[in-house]
Amino acid sequence: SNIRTGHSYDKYNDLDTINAWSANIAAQNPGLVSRSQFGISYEGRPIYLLKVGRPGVDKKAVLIDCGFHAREWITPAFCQWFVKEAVNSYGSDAQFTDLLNNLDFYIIPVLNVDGYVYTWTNDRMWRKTRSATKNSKCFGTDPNRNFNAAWCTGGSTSNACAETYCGSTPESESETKALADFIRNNISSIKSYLSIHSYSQMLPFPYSYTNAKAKDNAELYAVSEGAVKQLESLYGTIYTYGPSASTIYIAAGCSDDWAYDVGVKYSFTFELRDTGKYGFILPESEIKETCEETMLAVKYIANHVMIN
Ligand code: ING
Ligand code: ZN
Repeated sequence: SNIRTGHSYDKYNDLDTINAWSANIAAQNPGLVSRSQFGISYEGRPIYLLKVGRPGVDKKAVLIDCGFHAREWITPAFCQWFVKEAVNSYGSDAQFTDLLNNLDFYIIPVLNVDGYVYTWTNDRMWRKTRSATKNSKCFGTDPNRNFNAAWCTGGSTSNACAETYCGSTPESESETKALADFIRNNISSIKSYLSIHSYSQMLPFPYSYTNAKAKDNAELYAVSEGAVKQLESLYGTIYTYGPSASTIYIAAGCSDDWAYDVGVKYSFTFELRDTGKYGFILPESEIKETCEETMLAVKYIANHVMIN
């Protein structure tokens, strides 16, 4: 491409490079991609949203967020890859064209922008946001424990120094509040919410906060199974799937549970490569394969949303 910033789809890009990329890809693809500012972080950075799809009336939407946890660098790489594939496939790939004609994809390339910058400048292993906490010298809230779904119960803590700190209140973080507001404001169109994390190679779905099964458990299980079969077909990468509480661990305040409970039926969390050899520090040489296999799972889910 003709981007001047040193952007590359098979490298990890810093936030400035990702922001320049998103402005550019929207400018180059009017009628298919548009960019808006969807929120503002604790430290005052813009959080951008890309809307990808052909204009239409009463379209269903799929919301995908990346960069929820700062150190999970493969996830912003995936969101960039998804948008690239969309613009390259429209009009040439029948399946993706169909998806883009019938669905809107809302893509948040980096939600936790402050944390992401901090992993580039100070601490590669930072997970949380970067907000200050009253009466504590520790910074940051776990954004994936900060939603109003059995908030601050199991698998999270009110200890501000912990990695799974739930925050002072649900949606205490401007980043999580922006996401929750967006879902509330678009609840009639958003049928699917895909929150992209790493690592573990898993595709869990609600619930995390309880061992009780979601009312749509059977359908969500079937969709995750189909998506994982697609993903595994490309390079043989093995994924596990099932309800979060039994697949991963009990965790309250997660965004996928909250989205499900407010009515977003097809709510899934992806845990991308690997299973721990490199963990969060996945080599750049694995970006391409990881993104390509993940695309198959995401397109499978999107197709299910489109036809249901
Ligand atoms: N793991 C997720 C976390 O937030 C998770 C696991 C996913 C828990 C979905 C609950 C629901 O802890 C990572 N890697 O962030
Ligand atoms: Zn995560």
